[in-house]
Amino acid sequence: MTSQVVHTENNINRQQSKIQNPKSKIVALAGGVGGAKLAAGLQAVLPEGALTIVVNTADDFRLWGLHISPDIDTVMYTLAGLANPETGWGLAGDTWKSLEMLARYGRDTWFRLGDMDLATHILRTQMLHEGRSLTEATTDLTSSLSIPSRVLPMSNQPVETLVETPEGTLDFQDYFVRRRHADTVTGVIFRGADSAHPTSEVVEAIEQADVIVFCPSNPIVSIGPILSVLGMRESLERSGAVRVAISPIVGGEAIKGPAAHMLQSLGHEVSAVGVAFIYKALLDGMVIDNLDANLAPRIEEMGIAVHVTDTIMKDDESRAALAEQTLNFGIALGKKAHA
Ligand code: FO1
Repeated sequence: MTSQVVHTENNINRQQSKIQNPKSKIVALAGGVGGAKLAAGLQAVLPEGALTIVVNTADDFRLWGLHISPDIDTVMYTLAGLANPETGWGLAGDTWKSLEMLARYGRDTWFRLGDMDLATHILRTQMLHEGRSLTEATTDLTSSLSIPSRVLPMSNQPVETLVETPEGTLDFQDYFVRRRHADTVTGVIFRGADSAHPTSEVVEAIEQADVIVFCPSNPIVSIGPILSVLGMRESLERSGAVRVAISPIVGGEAIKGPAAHMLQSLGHEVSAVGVAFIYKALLDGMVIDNLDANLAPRIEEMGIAVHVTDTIMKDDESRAALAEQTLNFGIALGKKAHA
């Protein structure tokens, strides 16, 4: 792969595009750090305005009276070239003075909000208090950061992931951050999903898409909540777009986070085949890692085309390379369907 990374003033990476049809409209479904990395790769190889990212908001919660949207912020900071490269979440170069002061007041600071990151939560909360929707607040923030893609929350209505464990039912951030996703997961609930709807912006983006990419995010708690919103599956099924997923499981392990442990405890096969089985009816194609090439026939048996490549995103070049491979695979599948 010989893509050349171009560093612009605001640190957003753009590449010499080798996408077979650069006019394509692309929608990516994403949540968390893996999703954000692929979204950045897609943004780097697509023309401005071609990419819409539909983001999981079921991790959202309130802290210190503020509305925190961790996955929106992870995607937003990554696309703006501002993300902390060590954690994948939060802002590069952030400091922790506010948190230290909260600790001095004797408060529990298990969820680490940086000083600069706080500005995002303060603004979002203020905009929501003024009656603006989460979509409007997100567009305000992403425009201010000059992000050349559209970032859309999956819904303007609240959906909340609850994790069932032998210790009881836990709020998502309690399970994920405070308890370091160490508990065995026996079930997952998306509270509010049956009365939440995808926004009109999300439905329209899906309708107009040529390729829909399921990012290599956790299929249960990142992509799962997006699919659980009332009418989202139907919208994806109705779309004439080619739908392609990238497996977040490589060689039987999750690239990051608790996906492998979660798949296992919920009775799924911990492999790209297990992930394909979860999405099955929604997929035309799946991108799997070279390490898992031997799994291709089992996925193809489900009626899903397979593309095998290197899926580990260790730097900007490999994010862009995976994005390019995925898009060209999807575009080729679309051409075949229309031939
Ligand atoms: N993840 C952590 O593991 N520890 C944290 O203290 C933490 C703080 C945090 C603050 C803002 C933000 O936007 C995200 C943050 N995350 C933190 C990440 C996060 O909550 C999870 O990665 C996602 O919810 C799962 O996708």
